Amino acid sequence: APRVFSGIQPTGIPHLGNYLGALQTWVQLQDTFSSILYSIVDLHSITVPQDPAVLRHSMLDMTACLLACGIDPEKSCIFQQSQVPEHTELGWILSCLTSMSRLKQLPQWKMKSQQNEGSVGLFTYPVLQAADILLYRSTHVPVGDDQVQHLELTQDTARKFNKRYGDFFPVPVALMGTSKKIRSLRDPSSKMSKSDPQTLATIRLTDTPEEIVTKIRKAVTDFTSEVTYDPESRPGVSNLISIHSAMTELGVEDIVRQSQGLETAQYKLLVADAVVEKLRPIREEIQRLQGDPDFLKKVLDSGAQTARQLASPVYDAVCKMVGFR
Ligand code: AQP
Repeated sequence: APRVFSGIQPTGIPHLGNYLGALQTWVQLQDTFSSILYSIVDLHSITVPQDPAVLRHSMLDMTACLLACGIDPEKSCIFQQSQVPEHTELGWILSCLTSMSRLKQLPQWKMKSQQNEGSVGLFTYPVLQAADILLYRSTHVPVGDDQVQHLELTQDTARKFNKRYGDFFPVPVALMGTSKKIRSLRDPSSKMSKSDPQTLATIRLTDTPEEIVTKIRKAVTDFTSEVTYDPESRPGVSNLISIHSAMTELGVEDIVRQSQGLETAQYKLLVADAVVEKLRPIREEIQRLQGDPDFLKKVLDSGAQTARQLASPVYDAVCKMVGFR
């Protein structure tokens, strides 16, 4: 039966990139699929150092954000990854099917291990990701461009398991979102990221209208004042146009046509307005939910219970196939 799985790390309040690249799609999938799991992947988050108190708090914040964006716990199972021990257990089994050389090729390892001293966890986290997906025998995985190679690893791992132990895991397919990668407002050559230390680089779902206006007004563009769309040579302005288009559902060409004669400085105010309006109800709902941590904990508890019920028979079957039972 079709089943969707995806995850997001509790590394802070999600930003516009997370929203447009992932969360918006997650919400839409609820109309099409009847079995969906969305995991807040705390095991993944500690592949780079996290402050325990902040991490604890981020779990509830992320839960509030998912609900406020429109993830409905009646339709989707929202749960904390570490509450289901089978993720790690299956991860071990799959790691024994994965070669070092395969993991070394993955771009995120190459990138993140330069920024931090690369831990073993950071190196093997794509295997844990494969376990996250396969543990529920998921068939569909919504991913952003940056995750395509990791999903390919999951597909290869599923095939490898099936070949060695017998046909068991569906080979999951990627559901690619339609929206572009959103770039940092300070450095359009890199993506917008939760853990970017520059506060002006990232628009978070909880930013106030004033913060949004300031960040977009100060967004790095270039020395041309016209509004044109050319992601290669004008990544800064083009990023703003992509954001504007996603916020208003106007096409890129319509936006460029309507903005003829505007200077980028004036255009930025239009973009800021569109972002403020789109995020306003989400921000208000996050604030309301943050005031009710007991409710958020209940959502997570019940999600974990559902996830465990689904995971347990799959992991049992795997143990039998591998020869542990
Ligand atoms: N800039 C982006 N544009 C479009 N999509 C994005 N995603 C992340 N950044 C952008 C998508 O968001 C989902 C969840 O991401 P994650 O929390 O698993 O971690 P990440 O991809 O590493 O995102 P961040 O924000 O950069 O987090 P940190 O700073 O903690 O590493 C994914 O589907 C991703 O494609």
